[in-house]
Amino acid sequence: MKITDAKVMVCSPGRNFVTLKVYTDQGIYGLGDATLNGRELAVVSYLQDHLIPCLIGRDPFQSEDIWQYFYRGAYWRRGPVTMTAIAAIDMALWDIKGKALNTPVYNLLGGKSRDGVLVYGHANGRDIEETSEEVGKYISLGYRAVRAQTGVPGLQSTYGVAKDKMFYEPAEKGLPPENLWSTGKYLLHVPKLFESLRLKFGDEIHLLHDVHHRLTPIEAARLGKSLEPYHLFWLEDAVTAELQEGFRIVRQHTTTPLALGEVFNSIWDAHILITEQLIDYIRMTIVHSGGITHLKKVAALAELYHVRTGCHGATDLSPVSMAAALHFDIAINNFGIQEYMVHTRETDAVFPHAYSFKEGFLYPGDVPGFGVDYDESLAAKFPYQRAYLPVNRKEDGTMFNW
Ligand code: GCO
Ligand code: MG
Repeated sequence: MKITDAKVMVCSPGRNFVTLKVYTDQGIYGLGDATLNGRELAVVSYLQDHLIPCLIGRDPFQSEDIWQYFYRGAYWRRGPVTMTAIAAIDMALWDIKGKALNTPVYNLLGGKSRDGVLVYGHANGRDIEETSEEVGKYISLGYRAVRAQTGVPGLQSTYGVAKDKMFYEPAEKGLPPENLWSTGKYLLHVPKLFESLRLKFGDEIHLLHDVHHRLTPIEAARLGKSLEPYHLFWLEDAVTAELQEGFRIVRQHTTTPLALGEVFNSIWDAHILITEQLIDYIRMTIVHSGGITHLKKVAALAELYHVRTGCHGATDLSPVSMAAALHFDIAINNFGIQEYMVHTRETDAVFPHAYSFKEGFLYPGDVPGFGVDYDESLAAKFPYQRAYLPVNRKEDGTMFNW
């Protein structure tokens, strides 16, 4: 089999998505997600101008060699743009292989290791009461795990508090909006949220929380300790992720499980965290970490060190990514949990898919490949619109982490 052509398509059914379609001489095509939130067109150019010309004529079954060609063969390795572009190609190749062999991709990865994929949803509100109501809604929808975020008194807007509830979408059209941050106010408030959630909903529901890179290691240690009585499933992105060694400090002080890595793009971002057992869940995901070919190696390393997976699954990852993650999640042994934020109806219509939600679990479906398609004529009705994630400043105006 030979690759005859590849095309990059951009659409915006509520938010921007970049999709790669790879064609073969046997009439089979494969899809890959290439969406990098707020930097979409950089990946479009990387694929169109640099990778696709080298892809034409290759055998799509040689996904390992093609991966190494684009990673090892390039002088410039790693980085989110490079690894998202490589991931899109890799996904499309696995999709083609599944279709050509008439089997779901999970069968090429070792087959099903479990019946369904445990997922968590996002509950958020302006205050504890509103967040608590949202958690209740997720529980009544059948979710067994819920991430809870709340507004902080004294801060007008903060991370994780959505306007649209079920369709939480942080990227906005126009130039980046600015949020305000106070570590002091945040650290006082968050334990109150989880105390109230445990009182209301009991011990069984899994609760998660995302700090979004806002703390120093010692501040994260304090937060982790203060949350111990509420036994979180995980505390996510407590500290910016560039300094892996910083997590030694957090780890020495708290037994709250730690999750990290949605912004990582290669195993070299996580090797210290994994081999020193400084985290419990690795959040790397197929679209931003070099595809299935790379993520299966990350998961294999993590398995040796008791680290489980918890793939990023926000709305800026298209249904192609979500499907690829589900085929991966259901096959590997050290799966932990999958993030699941529902897409808008328009997005689901552009990307018809075989996966489905039932009672807290997602099921990838049994369609050959990943079981996702792309409705090109519908997509054309939603042209690209420049959008950015917000930026974040401290109360005195100092630029801070988003
Ligand atoms: C998460 C993430 C998202 C990100 C978004 C940025 O845990 O789902 O932190 O909320 O902000 O994916 O692209
Ligand atoms: Mg996150």
